[in-house]
Amino acid sequence: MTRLHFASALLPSGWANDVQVVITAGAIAEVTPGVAPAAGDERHGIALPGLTSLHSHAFQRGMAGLAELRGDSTDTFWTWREAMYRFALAMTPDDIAAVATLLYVEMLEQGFTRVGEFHYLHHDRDGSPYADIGEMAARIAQAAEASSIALTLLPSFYAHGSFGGAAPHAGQRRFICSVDQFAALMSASRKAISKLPGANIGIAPHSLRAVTPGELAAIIPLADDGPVHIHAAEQVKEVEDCLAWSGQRPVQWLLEHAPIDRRWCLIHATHTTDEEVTALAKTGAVAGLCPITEASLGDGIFPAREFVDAGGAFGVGTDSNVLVGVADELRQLEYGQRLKHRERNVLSSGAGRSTGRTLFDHALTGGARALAQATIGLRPGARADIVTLDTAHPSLAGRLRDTVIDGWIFAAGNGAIDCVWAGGHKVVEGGRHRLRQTAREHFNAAVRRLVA
Ligand code: NGQ
Ligand code: ZN
Repeated sequence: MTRLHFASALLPSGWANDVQVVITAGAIAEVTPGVAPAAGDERHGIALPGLTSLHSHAFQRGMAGLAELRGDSTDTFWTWREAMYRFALAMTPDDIAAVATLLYVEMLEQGFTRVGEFHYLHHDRDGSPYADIGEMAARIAQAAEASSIALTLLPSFYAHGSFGGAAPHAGQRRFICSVDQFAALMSASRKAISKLPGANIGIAPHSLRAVTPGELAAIIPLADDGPVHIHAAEQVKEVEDCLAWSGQRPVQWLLEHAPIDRRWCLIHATHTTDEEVTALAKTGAVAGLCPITEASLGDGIFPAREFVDAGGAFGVGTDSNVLVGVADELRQLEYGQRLKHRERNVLSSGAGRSTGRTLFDHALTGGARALAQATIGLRPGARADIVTLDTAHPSLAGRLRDTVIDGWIFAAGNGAIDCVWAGGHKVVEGGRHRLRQTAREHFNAAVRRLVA
């Protein structure tokens, strides 16, 4: 049993002072506001629930910053993708474990306590399945276990190079499965996470570019009750190709042909019309926004204001993991909206309401829905995923309640997080994960080899 005491904490009912939290077996057992610290309580200042990175491709952390060199033609998402494929083709299972472990360590240090790993680098370098088809999934699980981040594994089904069942190209060979292989991969993935505390599983049809309607229908039952994630409408070219194939836009096609509901998460949904925004919001599906990656890749800006006004749920993901942080994603999301609308505090929930708090609440509840977590936040029964902020940080000086969150997101940079508990384990202290040093060494050795 661990007993923590916080001078202030963000509870499901709002901010409370003098909060005692009792943790047993990795979960929050009791939350008691308004009590003085007892002997033996570990005392901290400001506590928040950990957030979710609902969309990650862990291996891409290894190439962060390596695709910032202009090529011969105009650089786009599609030229970045070629560079990403080249990097993916070189990685071994040991590389994946090393890169994913450091990534998850960094996520925890920056306030993410659960990750949705949209995992599609399944096979060996020549495209043939490993002796255990779940080899790479097991390496992701190994990284989650080492770091203590909670894992929602989303094995991705990938079969085609473009709309209408086009053949995949050589650079995609490590991703490709038949429906039968994917069923085997799902069983192996379930096994890989079976002993991992806090883990669950869903499925991820990669995109309408990579999956035919028949395949989509065939794989959805493999999710059982788990979440279903799909990339949609990230790039204008993707929308045009979808229109040429079906006469419909990607989000429109999904709304009409797939059983979109609260179990679903549409990643990006960047290029979405007013009608699609309204209809998508009504389904209860989560928009999986990845603001830093969407900026990095030149995707465009999601109509977040309209989507939220229509009652839509969203969460955030670190996606390409070029930069990893709760505050960074939420700030980029709001700043994109400010640049688009030429206003301030666009995503605040109303007059006098904190923008940071609004963003935080959306990311907490939307992230939980997208990764099928029924009980979240600082309440009994939830996994003990807790983040404390450094009250001595200059950007938090004199701040109380919601202005603490605003100070963290908009002003503090990366030094604001003090401690993080993941599944009841205190893994980050003084801003450093206990595995930081070894995880960096393994990551650096792997990446030095990969870029040599
Ligand atoms: C991915 N990433 O699956 O890693 C994709 C690129 C694709 C983003 N969309 C590949 N950000 O969409 O075809
Ligand atoms: Zn993605």
